[in-house]
Amino acid sequence: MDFRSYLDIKPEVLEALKNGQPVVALESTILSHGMPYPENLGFAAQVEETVRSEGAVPATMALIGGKVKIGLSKEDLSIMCRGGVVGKVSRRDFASYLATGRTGATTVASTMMCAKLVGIKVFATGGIGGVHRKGEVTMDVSADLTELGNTPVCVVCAGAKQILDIGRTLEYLETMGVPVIGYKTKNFPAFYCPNSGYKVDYEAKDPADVARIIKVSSDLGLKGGMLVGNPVPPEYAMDFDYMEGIIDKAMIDAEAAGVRGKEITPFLLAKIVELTGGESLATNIQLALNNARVASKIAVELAKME
Ligand code: PSU
Ligand code: MN
Repeated sequence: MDFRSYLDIKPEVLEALKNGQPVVALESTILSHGMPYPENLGFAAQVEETVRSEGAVPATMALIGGKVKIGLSKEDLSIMCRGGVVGKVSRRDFASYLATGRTGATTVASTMMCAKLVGIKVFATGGIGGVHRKGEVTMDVSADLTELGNTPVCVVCAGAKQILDIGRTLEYLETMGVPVIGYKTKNFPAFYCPNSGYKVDYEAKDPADVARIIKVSSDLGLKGGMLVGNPVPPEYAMDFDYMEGIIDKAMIDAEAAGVRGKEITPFLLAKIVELTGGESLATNIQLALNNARVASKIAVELAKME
């Protein structure tokens, strides 16, 4: 069967793809497993609105009813935000969710897969998964990293959270051949905080700078993706040392609760919101909106070049 028979593309997105208009991919795990209800529903509408206001078309991804949904309706977004039966789909889960018709939210890895299926080259998220702390023992390395090494999509993020081993995450990306670009910065951001203490390989001065790199990579047919680190706006940034304390606590709780595998990231995200009294959620929302803004500007520049 042709792969296209598995796709359910929203008319607005299909039209934009046909006409070479800028489209930005968005993930749904950030909604279903990254933020509480109903704040996630407000965010889902806001992030799509942000993309539109920059002149691009949003395509939020999900697996629903045996179809790869490219662009979600209001009802679909509501299903993803209410959670409950919504699973978390990474690359390894992709085919079984489609085969069984289960409802699944897409992570960075699987959203990249969806984007590639329809030729979307720019994707905005909050933070990527990475090498977990003690990952050298547990081997907990997010499939987001291998996907970045294999799938030609540019992922705009606010870096990686301190729940991860950021140094090893960057080493792994280097091994996988993934360019790590700082958006108007030389520092790799740490999600809630603008600076992780690690440097990026290359600083992009503006959206066109990033678009040119995507174009060259695409013209050459290079197989991997790239990562753009876009720091949280200073007015929403949180203190690095304060967050370090919060994360230590959250990780002790995770260990005590025996949380493992794919449940760890959602558990820690929820715990951090609780321990910061909701402050981290406001920051999370703002940095993700900021990433959608920058990703849209990049997509607009890329569309002009193509
Ligand atoms: N990091 C965040 N927020 C998120 C995620 C990561 O700050 O919502 C989600 C993304 O969907 C990412 C996934 O792709 O968690 C990574 O999960 P894992 O660590 O299980 O690979
Ligand atoms: Mn993992």
